[in-house]
Amino acid sequence: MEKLITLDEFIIQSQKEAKEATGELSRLLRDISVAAKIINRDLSKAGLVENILGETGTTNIQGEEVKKLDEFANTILIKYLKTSGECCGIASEEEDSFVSFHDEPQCKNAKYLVLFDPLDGSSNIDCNASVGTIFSIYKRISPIGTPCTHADFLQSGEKQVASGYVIYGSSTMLVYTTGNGVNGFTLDTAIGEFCLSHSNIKTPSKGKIYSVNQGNYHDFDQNVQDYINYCISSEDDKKPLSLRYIGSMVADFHRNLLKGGIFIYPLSKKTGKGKLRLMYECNPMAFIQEQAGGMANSGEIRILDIVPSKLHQRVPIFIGSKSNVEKALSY
Ligand code: AHM
Ligand code: MG
Repeated sequence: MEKLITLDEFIIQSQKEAKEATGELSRLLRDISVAAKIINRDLSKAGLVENILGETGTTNIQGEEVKKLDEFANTILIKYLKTSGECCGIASEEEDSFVSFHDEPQCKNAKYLVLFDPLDGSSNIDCNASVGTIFSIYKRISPIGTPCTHADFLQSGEKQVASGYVIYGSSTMLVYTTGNGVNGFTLDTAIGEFCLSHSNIKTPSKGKIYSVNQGNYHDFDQNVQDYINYCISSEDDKKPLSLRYIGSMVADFHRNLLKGGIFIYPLSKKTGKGKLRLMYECNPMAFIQEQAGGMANSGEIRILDIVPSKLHQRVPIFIGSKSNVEKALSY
């Protein structure tokens, strides 16, 4: 039997190979993975424990209903990032603004900040479909030792030092990049460790899947409608693509990353905006997608080149295999 490589071992090994590494980023990634294990533990018994499913009765800054498990995952991540001392502040889809950890003595000299969507696709929880956690790590630009600022959190995706996601699915996986390829780790629940299962993930250059909430078809611009019509057309002996849509970005993204294809969440004619958040969903996924050989674009600009104006900014996104995204952009 081959020896298992745990996430911790892999992180330490990668740290040794990176000349300037100090171990801080490694410890930060480790803290996130521990928080993910706790979230996983509670999600997996969500149907059994009373008073854990359903809504909290409040809405977040974006006007969306907050689920009890959204709040739980948010609290766990903040707790672990705060106590570790490697993070000077966080921004979360579930918080109104960023949270500085400057008052915590152990965080005073931290140079990293973490942005996250604690539980993405949470409308799927009550029916036991896959959900996920998405995270994005930046170096602060304000001086170390001072409270972090709004500008620290509004850096373009190009500046990410690491990003990743955890998918709580038929098995739980953590996938991440530090800009040196993408690796995936499956949680072995018997030993409580994430173990390397998908090394150096490369997405197919072309795939047969398209993922979109097609119920919104009439709310899309004509060019997006034309692209969807292309996806389903069988003209000139072309085979229609297969529509696969869970409604949980992490799960839709993960499947397409491994199998090839495209995920789109376009602009809505009603709101003039996309739905997905640049800082918590689009940037981290775009970093991973590009590192795996794919592409991510808003329809006008590479996602990672967008200069953010707001923490909770929403953008349209076309993300996936190179050939599929190029085809979509040609419309
Ligand atoms: P959430 O972060 O509040 O869970 O919302 C984001 C989710 C994504 O996971 C998913 O891709 C999208 O919303 C689905 O939206 P829709 O129901 O409009 O298709
Ligand atoms: Mg989300």
